[in-house]
Amino acid sequence: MLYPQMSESRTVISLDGIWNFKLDNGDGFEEKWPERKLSDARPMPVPCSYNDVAVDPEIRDHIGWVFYQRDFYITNQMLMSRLMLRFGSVTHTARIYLNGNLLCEHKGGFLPFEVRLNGFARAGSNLLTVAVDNRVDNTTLPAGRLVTESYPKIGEVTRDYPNFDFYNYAGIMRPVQIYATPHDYIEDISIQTALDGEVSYQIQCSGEGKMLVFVQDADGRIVAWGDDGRIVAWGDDGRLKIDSPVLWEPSNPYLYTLTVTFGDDIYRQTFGIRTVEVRGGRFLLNGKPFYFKGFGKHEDSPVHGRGFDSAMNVGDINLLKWIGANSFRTSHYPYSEEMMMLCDREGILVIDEVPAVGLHTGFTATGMLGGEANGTWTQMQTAEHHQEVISQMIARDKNHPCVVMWSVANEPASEEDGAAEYFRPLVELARDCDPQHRPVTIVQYGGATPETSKVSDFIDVLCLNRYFGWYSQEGRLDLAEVMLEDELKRWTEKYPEKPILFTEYGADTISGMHDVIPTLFSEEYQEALLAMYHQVFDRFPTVCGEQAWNFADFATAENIRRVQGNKKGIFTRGRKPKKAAFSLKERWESIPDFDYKTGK
Ligand code: BDP
Repeated sequence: MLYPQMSESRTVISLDGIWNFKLDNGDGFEEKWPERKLSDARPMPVPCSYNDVAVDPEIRDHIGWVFYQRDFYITNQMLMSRLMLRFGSVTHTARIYLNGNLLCEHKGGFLPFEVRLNGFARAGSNLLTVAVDNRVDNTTLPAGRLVTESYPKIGEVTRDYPNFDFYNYAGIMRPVQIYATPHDYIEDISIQTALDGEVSYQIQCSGEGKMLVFVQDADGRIVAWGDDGRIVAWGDDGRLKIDSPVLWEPSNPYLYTLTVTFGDDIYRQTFGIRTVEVRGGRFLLNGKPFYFKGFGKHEDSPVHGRGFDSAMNVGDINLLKWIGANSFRTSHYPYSEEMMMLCDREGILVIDEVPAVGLHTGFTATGMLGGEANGTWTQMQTAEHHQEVISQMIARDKNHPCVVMWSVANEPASEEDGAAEYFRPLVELARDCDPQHRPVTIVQYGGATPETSKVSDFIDVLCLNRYFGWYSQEGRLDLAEVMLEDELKRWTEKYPEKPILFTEYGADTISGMHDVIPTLFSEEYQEALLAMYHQVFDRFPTVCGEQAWNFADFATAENIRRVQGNKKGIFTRGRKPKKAAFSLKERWESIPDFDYKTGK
């Protein structure tokens, strides 16, 4: 799926700004709210989560539908083009209405979708209404539990328990755009590269036209030609060769641009020349053993919630560079396309994760769940939607050089009966969807050990989230160390050929809380715990990286394990460093991107 872009043939118009907003009173659809101006609406920024800007508990904790609305003008000339309306993401379910007519419904809160406006939009003023539902249950990703309970005096109360440890922010979270293309247009482009400069491309088009393809280097010089003006219908495949290619690497994220002209349409797709491969217990970038340094992150900030915020994104990338990190995981959902483009340009490697979190009926990290052990794969009704989000994420992100691995889930019940049957087809699907054949992983929690995990045989990298010294052996780093080392020994004995990446480890830490003896929640304990993990990682050659949990403190649902959110950040929610930030910086600045453990 192509990102909307201006070119000689394409126009993009932003619909971001202040929209009208109203909570559904339960009758919004029956009363046909999308047909007229919302009454008693309040202002709401787009893109943004609605929860925190409203300063109103009724809105922050609302369960169910809300309505957004705005009008916009269209000219007669615009109607002559192919006109599309595109949402970067709406969390979690959206119904889109134009002038009262339902245009489309979309499920899944973290991926883009678009709908054609021709035939629905009219010259002059148009009324756009977006209804948004934030409910999560055992059919959604992420998964949750909708529960109705009865209370004395109050009666029935419905609560929606997220089965995941981040606040269930909702709304129109990413940019909204209208874009226009010619009627015969370029629909999709896929690019694969090799280290000798060979570039393969597949172009999908609608209609018929003259096809011209060439590549420019970062200075705009044409360095290779592909198709040269033949008439083609519906698309074309080809190969071209760039002499003396400059490779894409973290220290030099060099980008080329493939320009495609098809009839009157022009689209420019950036790409990097790099390869990714797992071999002999190592993760290879451009054929060299790579060491991941970084974090699991969240799209999370005060006021915006999970809403797109380019200042926050650029600031976070700069903090990653300050601390010596070279990578992050998009825990626990695909991040904005704008963030992916930024990582391409800044040389940050990304593990791209679908929103498959909460696939564990016994999960208790929110302190409120419980449930049936061994019941996950009979209770969850997510398999079909899981396929959709995998194929949509890969379709969206396949050309990004920054993306080096796909994560198909975070902490599912991979030790329970049925896990292999559930995941094997999904891992295969991810492999089939990706023209670049990146490695595929499933991030596993502590309950899935080398002995119990039912999915480790068919994933490429063992990604482990471990909390020895926090959720177990709390306060006893000596015990935590032996447990961690022992488990790592068992993993490496069973899977000597699979690299191991630590995708989570950490401790809740209240910024400003200090102690001479490192006690739980103090900045000293966080620092000591990370240092202990690092010593153990360094004893194992197949540990190919460390991504601490979390980059910054973040909002969660209310529960007794969380004090105004999860405090495992190395930075506070406002991005101020805790003590551990400085020792991480010292360590990571001394670890090279390549060949850390090969002694070269
Ligand atoms: C893991 C989850 C992550 C949580 C973290 C924690 O993957 O989402 O925030 O633990 O408990 O279970 O801090």
